[in-house]
Amino acid sequence: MSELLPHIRPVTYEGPKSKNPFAFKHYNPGEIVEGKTMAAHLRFSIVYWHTMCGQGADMFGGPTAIRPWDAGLSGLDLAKARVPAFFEIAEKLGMPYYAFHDRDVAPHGQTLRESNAWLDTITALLKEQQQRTGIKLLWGTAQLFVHPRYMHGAATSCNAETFAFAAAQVKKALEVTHELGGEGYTFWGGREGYSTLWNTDMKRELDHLGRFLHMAVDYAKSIGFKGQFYIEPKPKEPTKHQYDSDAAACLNFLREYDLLPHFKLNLETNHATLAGHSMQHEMEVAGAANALGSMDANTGDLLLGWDTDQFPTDIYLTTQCMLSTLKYGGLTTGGVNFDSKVRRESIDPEDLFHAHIGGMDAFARGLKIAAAIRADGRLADFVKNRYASWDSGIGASIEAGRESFASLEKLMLEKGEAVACQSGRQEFLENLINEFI
Ligand code: XUL
Ligand code: CO
Repeated sequence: MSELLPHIRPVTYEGPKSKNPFAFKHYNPGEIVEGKTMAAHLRFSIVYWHTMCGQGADMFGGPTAIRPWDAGLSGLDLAKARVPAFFEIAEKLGMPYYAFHDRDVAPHGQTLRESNAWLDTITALLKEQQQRTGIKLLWGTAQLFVHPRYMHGAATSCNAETFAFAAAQVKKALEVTHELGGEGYTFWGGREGYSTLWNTDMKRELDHLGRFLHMAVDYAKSIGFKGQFYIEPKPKEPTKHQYDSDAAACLNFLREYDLLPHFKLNLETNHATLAGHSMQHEMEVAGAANALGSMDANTGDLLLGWDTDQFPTDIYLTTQCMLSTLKYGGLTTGGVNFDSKVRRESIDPEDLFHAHIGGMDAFARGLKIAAAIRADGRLADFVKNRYASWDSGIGASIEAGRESFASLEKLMLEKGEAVACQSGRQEFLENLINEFI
């Protein structure tokens, strides 16, 4: 295979003292942390959509970054040219995984039949590259938000034939994901929400979404696809309100429609920000429900109110992500998937490398810091001691279900007042965390 970027060599670990911008300073794939390699903890993944299809266009201006492998091509020819370029970048970055939407890798055809045929053509090329490089598919998904037929939503559309088309598209995307050995399948409901409640029957739309996801689960079973299903919460953009607005809303929906056994959450940092939460909050909500599945790693800009999908560089953020990940047993089917894009002004292929190297190093540091905080034990001890009143006496009795309002009233009438509360020591803990950053 002829190299498209021969001047960029495979990125390797050179350690924190290196000044080489094309080297990892912290991500050392084989290094053991808490008994596992960094590579196994982090399960990094690169996305097809931003890396290959993002050209810097925004609402105010067109593309700024025309890649050398894209020049002069369109349609299926363009789609074919992008596959080897993508795998060259992924391989040079040492990415073990990737993720894609059906319509990023292959174009929209005039008919479903044509779209499916084009997707088959590209799937064969993806498979060849997977076999050549050993890079695996983290998850696949269907793009159910760009085409005008999805203007009112896909599974939640008011138009039953749109629902049918979306079902056909997801059926095919599941087949392709299965064919490529995908370890998961994600639903991000881009337009599964509303623009105004004046025209919306919310209950009916939610029932349809529940039915749609059950059909997906049933179909996956029928073809032997055993990958993990994910829902990716996001509160808005492009809709004013998306039904899968945050981790808690997704869990409630999944429980209500008996889908929780089949789904975990794929949490995205910038989506948490848009929902008015921290990523740590979202990870704790999912983890507590045993539904922490995967991460779309990126970050927003706190001064901008939209989904900027920037590469993660904040060590506090990655430390928090990895603390929660380790706490809930680590990533098993999921990964740290860079759903991130370079800025419109970062127009060179080199920028794709700087961006991913920075994100991978930031997560590697987060992992090492989280492991050090856990090994130190003071944070965990503090939290444990904070709840010590629940470990014996009346606390243990309440937790065991042996008490009632009447018994607790009797106790407090006897005592007259509860024991004094202890300090939450927030500032002490913030300083403690800073010892490790
Ligand atoms: C959109 C987003 C999507 C999903 C996959 O904000 O994050 O790219 O990750 O559809
Ligand atoms: Co995402």
